[in-house]
Amino acid sequence: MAEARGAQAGRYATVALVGLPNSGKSTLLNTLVGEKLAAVSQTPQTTRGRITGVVNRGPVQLAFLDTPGVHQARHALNQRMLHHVDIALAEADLILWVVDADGFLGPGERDLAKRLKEARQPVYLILNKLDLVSKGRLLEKIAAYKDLLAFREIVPVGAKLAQNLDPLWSILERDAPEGPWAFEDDTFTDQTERSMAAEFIREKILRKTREEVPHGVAVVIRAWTEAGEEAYPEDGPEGGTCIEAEVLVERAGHRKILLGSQGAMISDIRTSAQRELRKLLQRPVRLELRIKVEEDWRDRPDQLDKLEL
Ligand SMILES: Nc1nc2c(ncn2[C@@H]2O[C@H](COP(=O)(O)OP(=O)(O)OP(=O)(O)O)[C@@H](O)[C@H]2O)c(=O)[nH]1
Ligand SMILES: [Mg+2]
Repeated sequence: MAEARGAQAGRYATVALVGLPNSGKSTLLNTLVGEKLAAVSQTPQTTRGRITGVVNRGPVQLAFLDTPGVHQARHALNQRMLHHVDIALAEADLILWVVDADGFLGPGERDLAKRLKEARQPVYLILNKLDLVSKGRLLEKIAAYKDLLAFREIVPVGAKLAQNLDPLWSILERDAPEGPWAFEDDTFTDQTERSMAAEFIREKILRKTREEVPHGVAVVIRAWTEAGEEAYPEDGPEGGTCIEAEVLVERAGHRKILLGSQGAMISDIRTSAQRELRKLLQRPVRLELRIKVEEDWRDRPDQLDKLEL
């Protein structure tokens, strides 16, 4: 990695975003970075891997690590997801524990608190979804959480509407340790266009399907061609990108649900994913989706390896 601007006098922190599923970690990542990097949905366990988003603020570089929500591991896939949390916690200089301020303090939170108590790094309690709670309820929340562990700071934020982020920025800038930046000053993520494309397709599926279907879905990019390349389809959009993706499901029944009546569901997913990819890539995109049944892929290490999960 080349030495980045400000390396001498600069400060740098790896900041882990951890918490229970659905607390808004990925939304916060996207808002802090100002770019959509991570998939967001109402379905718990949306995020499966570690996603880095980099922000430079004056002399300070902050690399945020979004992680999968901490939950009970029922499949081999979930164990791998939780491994990403362990790595992020080990790598982090600062730890943001993101909590849904509208939720309740349950056993999942208590277990995570126990774990974070062991951490050598400072832990910050981020009470997210400010827009959903009254001031009184927020104070109750703070009172309920504050003795769980010795938080360095407690900051209420609204990730979705970018509320109250200034205090958070000030704290992070203040507490980032001195040291060289880890990323070039024009880098904002470690994700490739291909992996973001696969995530955004999966996000559309998560948003449109329910229960077991979304958890058993994986998206693989099978072909990606740019205008001008030999393999580019003749009827592909001018100056654009043609993407073929495979959607893996665990059961024939799930395939049926995903297809919808007369293919209406998959067609809807394809259209909205294509629109999102056009935004991401800033050029015309043609997306094709194929659904493939791969029985129990979530429990098969060979499949998980292939999917790079
Ligand atoms: N009202 C409100 N909703 C929010 C806020 N932040 C996130 N959400 C919503 O909460 C849901 C979960 O958000 P995500 O960012 O996917 O949560 P996550 O913690 O990354 O979830 P996992 O990846 O499953 O662990 C989505 O429906 C978001 O739109 C907020 O500040 N206010
Ligand atoms: Mg997430």
